[in-house]
Amino acid sequence: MKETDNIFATALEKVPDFVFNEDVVNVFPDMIKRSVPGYPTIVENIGVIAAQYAQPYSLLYDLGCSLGAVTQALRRHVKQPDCRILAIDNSAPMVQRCQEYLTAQQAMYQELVPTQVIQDDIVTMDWQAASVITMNFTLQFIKPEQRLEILKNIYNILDKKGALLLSEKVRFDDSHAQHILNDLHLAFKRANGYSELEIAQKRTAIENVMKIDTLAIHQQRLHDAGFSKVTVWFQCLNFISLIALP
Ligand code: GEK
Repeated sequence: MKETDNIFATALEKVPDFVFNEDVVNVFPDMIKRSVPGYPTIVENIGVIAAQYAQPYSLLYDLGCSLGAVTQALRRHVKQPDCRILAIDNSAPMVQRCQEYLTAQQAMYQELVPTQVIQDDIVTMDWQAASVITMNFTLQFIKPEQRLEILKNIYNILDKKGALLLSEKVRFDDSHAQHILNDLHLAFKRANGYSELEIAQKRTAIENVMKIDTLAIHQQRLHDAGFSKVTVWFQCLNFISLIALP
């Protein structure tokens, strides 16, 4: 059952660092839709874009899959023969619920791309050759000093005709842009029913675990990892989605 996110609705004496635990899993679909502007559009179109880059007989990774929203879009859109998907997340409750959702999807659709959900850490996991890799709001939860190494690993295993699809919340060096887009994001959250208390406590919970970069930093890091072309295909307020090509 999908529940409403009220995790930060009552005042906490001390706000702990945010973790992807059972409580978050229970409200996650509601939380991400009310917090990330453009999320449903991004998810659906990642499926469409991935279908353009997926190669026959290849692997697709969904890294930081959470409950498998992107995995489900990949499974429906990718039509190349003999593809398979590995959906990876390091949160045990996420992986368990993701598996349940994917089983339910299988009962509703035919000819979905076969998928395995695995609990693993993208910082330390073993990599296999792949044609599409999606990281939908996952890199931002990795320590900044570990991000380049992950992107290098991705570049090294990525098919030359494949793509990395990367979505992130970003900040802006330009103080006017930072101010206006951050304020508009807060307005988006208020419009979706979050109170000032919820917004403030969530910010405290997340500030140590989610360090966001500018678009320029992402572009430079992707180039440093080896990617030759980096294109923004979507932006809504301070949330962007990129296609990175080898
Ligand atoms: C979606 N992509 O619905 N290794 C593996 N997974 C990790 C790691 C790690 N080191 N660190 C964090 N995660 C999804 C949304 S949520 C984004 C992705 C958000 C996982 C973490 O457990 C969580 O499930 C996910 O990355 C980030 O399109 O909540 O804003």
